[in-house]
Amino acid sequence: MPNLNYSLIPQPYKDPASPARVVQPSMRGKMLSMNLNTADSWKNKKITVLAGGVGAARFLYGLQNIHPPDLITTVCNVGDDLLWNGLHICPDIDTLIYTLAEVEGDFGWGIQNDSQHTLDELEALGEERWFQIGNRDLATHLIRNRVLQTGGTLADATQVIADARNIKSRIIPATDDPHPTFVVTNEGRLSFQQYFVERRGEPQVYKFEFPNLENVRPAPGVIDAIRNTDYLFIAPSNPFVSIDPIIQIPTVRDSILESRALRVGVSPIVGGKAIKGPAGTMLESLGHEVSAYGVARIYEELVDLFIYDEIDSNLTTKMESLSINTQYCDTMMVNRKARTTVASNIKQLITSHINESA
Ligand code: FO1
Repeated sequence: MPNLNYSLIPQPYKDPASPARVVQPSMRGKMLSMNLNTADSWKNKKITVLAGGVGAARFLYGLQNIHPPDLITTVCNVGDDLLWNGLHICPDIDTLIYTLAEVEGDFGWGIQNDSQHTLDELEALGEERWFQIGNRDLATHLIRNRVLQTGGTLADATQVIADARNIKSRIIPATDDPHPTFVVTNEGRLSFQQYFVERRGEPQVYKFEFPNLENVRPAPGVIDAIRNTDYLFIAPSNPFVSIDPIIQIPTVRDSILESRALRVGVSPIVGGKAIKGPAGTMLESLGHEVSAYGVARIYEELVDLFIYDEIDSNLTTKMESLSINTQYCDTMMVNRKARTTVASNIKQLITSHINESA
């Protein structure tokens, strides 16, 4: 398994829970300074999205259909990156790019109609095949590796791959530095992909570790994209292994708290279950309520508005006990058309929120 983790990171382990967190006073009410006309509240506005993989990609796809892509920047998690046979794989970045390019695989990751000849051959040569890299997908990793090996950064490589797929919005990795997420479980300390793919998310989760955190810097453009935007979304992604690895990067949390944007969180939990992935079991293992309310509580300090699915309208009373505005609508992105509908629903809720704050 030596190819499949970040064992090369030289830095010593550091408990991510130990550094004191500086919590800035909330900047609620700052929306009053925005243009409150309904149409103008979106025209020419900049949008930044903090994103994980599949849920974020679908959300972004819809957003791009209702807002000019050149005004949208996505800051993407890299905590689940891995080295696979020497190639740097970025599952969340690739999922965003493939989804926007409409070539994503049936499960939301990888490329549709891919083949597995390389995996077959590797297996015949005695290698493991639990992490499945398809042959078409491999082309992306070869390009990324070439850029990295010729002196480019991860952000450079991302730009090259996104341009090649004609992606019009900007996608930047949260950091160019190695920033792996480890999962401490009843089976020991596992890299994210060992936990999620090899062990199918079955081990009981005790905590997450970001062992290289003190050496991680935001990629160029990340802080500016968070501070100087009109709308800052936390996409419907896993709060622990997609969003937290971004927020924990030094200076990122403060830049969110100080941002001039209206900050909007979208729930990845609908009807008490994660739409995709292990967010539900993680919430439970870590003692949070497995509901949109449980997620809203986690984001309470970071967002002004939290949006959840209409199926959870029974949570309204609890939601109203929070210090943030919460609203519900249909957030189910069941097909490509629905992604656009969901983006429109969310846009409408935000516009109402702005008008009500006036
Ligand atoms: N997920 C799986 O469940 N099994 C796989 O074999 C697998 C391979 C894979 C290859 C490339 C890629 O970009 C993503 C891949 N994923 C796979 C998805 C990935 O592990 C997770 O969905 C994300 O890391 C979580 O956001």
